[in-house]
Amino acid sequence: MFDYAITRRPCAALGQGLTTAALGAPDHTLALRQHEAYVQALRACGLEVLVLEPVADHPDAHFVEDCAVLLPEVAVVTRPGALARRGEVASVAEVLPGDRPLARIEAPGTLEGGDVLVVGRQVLIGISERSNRAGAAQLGAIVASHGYAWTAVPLAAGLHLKSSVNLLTAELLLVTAAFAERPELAGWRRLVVPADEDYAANSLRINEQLLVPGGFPATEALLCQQGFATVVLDTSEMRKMDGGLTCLSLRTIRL
Ligand code: CIR
Repeated sequence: MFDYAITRRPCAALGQGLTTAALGAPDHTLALRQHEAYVQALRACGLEVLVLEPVADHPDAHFVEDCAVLLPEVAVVTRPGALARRGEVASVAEVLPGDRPLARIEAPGTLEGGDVLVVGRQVLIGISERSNRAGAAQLGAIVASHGYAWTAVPLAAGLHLKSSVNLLTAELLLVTAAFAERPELAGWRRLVVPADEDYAANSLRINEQLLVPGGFPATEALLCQQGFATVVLDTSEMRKMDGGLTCLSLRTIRL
């Protein structure tokens, strides 16, 4: 259960952020509208939402998830693998809940929150171009000291682990076909997103609701059929910059 989220509005220069998508330049006005709808959806799920102001010189800063990992027991400030994003971390660290200890990923470790999926008392940590083994081992040691098990999941493709793997329930993950048979995920049942809808694996469970990106009808139908209460949100402008539903917020429960 979550009761609090941290978000940040996209700045006018959002199109200067990092991306591998060839989907054209994002429209700032539309991005702001999509962000506002996202914040409202979180509020409708019962969360109090902190909305930070944009930072003009950090065009990816609205993807706040990458700057921290929040567990009830500890808040971990990350060290993004993307050099261009490292300057985002300080302003997120300042607003993390003060009700738990703070830890930090240190050099030579790199870690981005998009690579961290918490499922009950287990933490899956993607090893990606952004999060290295040293960063994963540091986070692993921190979470292990609070009683969590952790597993490294090397990625062959995709930006972050959560680009491809997300939580539906404590027993069920939503995954792309590439992750359907991964041994690291053998402890969970896996629901595979239909062909040509890989992006929709980046759906976000918030309490009783499941936020799903718009434009993926087969995934939406599958999730409805499985009994999930879906809320469809347009993320077209975020997708142009390799972002989506999970990366737009840091979610937690306050103590
Ligand atoms: C980046 O490449 O870092 C940003 N343009 C997108 C980050 C998306 N973050 C996420 O999925 N957690």
